[in-house]
Amino acid sequence: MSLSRLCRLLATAALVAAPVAAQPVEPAERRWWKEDVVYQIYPRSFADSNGDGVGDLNGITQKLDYLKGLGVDVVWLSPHFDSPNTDNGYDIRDYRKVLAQFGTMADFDVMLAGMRARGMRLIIDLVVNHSSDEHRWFEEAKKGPGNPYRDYYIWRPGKAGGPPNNYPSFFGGSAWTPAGPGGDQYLHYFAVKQPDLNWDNPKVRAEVYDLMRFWLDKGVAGFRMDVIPFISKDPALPDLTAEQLKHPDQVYANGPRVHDYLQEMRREVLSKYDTMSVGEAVGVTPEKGPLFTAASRGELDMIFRFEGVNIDRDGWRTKPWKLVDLKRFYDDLDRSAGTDGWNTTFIGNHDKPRAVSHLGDGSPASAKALATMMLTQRGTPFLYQGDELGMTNYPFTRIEQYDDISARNLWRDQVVSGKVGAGEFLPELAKTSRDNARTPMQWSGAANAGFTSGKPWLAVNPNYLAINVAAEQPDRTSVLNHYRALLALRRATPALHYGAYADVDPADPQVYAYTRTLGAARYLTVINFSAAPADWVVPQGLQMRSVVLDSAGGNAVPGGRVALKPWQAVIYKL
Ligand code: TEU
Repeated sequence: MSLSRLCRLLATAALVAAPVAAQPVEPAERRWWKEDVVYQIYPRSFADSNGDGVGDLNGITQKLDYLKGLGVDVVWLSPHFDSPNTDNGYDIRDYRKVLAQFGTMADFDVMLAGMRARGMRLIIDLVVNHSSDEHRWFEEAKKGPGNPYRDYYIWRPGKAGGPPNNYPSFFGGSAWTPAGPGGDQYLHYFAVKQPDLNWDNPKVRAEVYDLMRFWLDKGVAGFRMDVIPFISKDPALPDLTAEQLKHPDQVYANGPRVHDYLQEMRREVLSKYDTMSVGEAVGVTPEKGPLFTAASRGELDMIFRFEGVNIDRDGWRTKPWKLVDLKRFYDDLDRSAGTDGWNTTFIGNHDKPRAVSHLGDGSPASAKALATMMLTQRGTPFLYQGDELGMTNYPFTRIEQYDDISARNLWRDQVVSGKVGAGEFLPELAKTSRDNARTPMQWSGAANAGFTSGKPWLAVNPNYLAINVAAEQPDRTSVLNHYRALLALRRATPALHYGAYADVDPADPQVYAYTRTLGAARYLTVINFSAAPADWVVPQGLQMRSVVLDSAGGNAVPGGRVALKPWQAVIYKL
């Protein structure tokens, strides 16, 4: 038999044996940040070392062995810079200074050295679409036209006693506020105290590149970039149309020079260091994602796309969602990365309610199911603090219980204004509020969940007696130990990093099942996305060899069907 005929026969046999195999694709080029797992720390809520009720850097340093034990490779630290904390540090007053509540630069250096000594890397939050209005640049700029810092920000005269255009702010009201002599108004996509920087001014870009070098030279390994697609503005600042007003973020993310600036940032800064960069791609439509992440374009390494975590969201309200839509999102995400780009996978962050409460049903079993999904997708996982414990939403009932500027402004705009009744608003806010993710980390069953010896800045979730690190550590069946097992498996399994992704049953409304294939190594993840048992028919051609990880136990290598307990997740080797 000729060699080519043999090859054809083998190929046909492979097709018959595996009709649902992924198309053979070249695996992506190897990079450390494609193989690592990132853990996000919200420092205010992680660990308080000095009893003032606010988490701090020394608190993080004390917990590094915990992170190492979990299997974390990279820490993403939410803002640790000097700030008046209108938006919990996403309003920076001094980019080169540590927030006094969090500690000193010496504390930062000790924390970073501790991470590096354990083989972990640190990325920090780059918040440069806007600064605080208390930043020295803005203090100068608002003195009036002619000030050397005036053009660090975006100023326009008002129109007919109103704002220069109809841009809304994410935190309610107009995105324009007058300041200083002359009556001109400055642009702020977020709070009044978060003026947008003018990236068209080369001095601003030089300042940003300089502060990036400052932290990279200290040994930081990269950045998570806050609302980075918003940095370029259309200089004409035209009014949004009625259609655009439904999605202002898509206009804000589509400025004429955003890609020029990101390419410049790569040339000037990132390319000179061994970094990872991940952009918070608010407003970036699916088709535009690859423009930010295709390696050949020299912009960012990865972006966060939000359709997954927002699948049940309509502003501050919830809406029903379907598993098939979540599958479609992951499918689209995977396709858009191709071989030249790379994805992130995440189920929560400091802006979202707790994953287990809105994508799961609050149970530990559903926390494990979501973890299994996040950690077996093709993309770098970003795990949010406390999710590894199955931490849940807080039982909010009153507006006074919230700290977040977004919640307080929504209350003003929706309820105080008379648009919506408190009885309709509060139950929805309790499900969607960002404060759900910001309650203190639950370390133990001690007072305040072991987070602080003082009064915590935001209330501890009353379920801390059951859900905490100390209780879960010795429990082999805990959410924490499931995460630990998943991180170890991922680390040891190249197919889970680079293997091609294929959904093997996209239409099933209850079970999410997909393969990851790298050469001869093939894995199948099967997840029951519901609180009812599932009986899943294994598609033709998938031959399970062994169970690699089982969130609920008791699942032997099946024949033609898999019986799944509520929220059970199983990873098989094929
Ligand atoms: O978030 C950007 C953003 O638009 C959303 O996450 C938004 O805050 C949320 O959906 C509103 O409900 C980033 C930061 O992650 C966030 O914490 C900051 O408040 C915001 O930018 C401004 O810096």
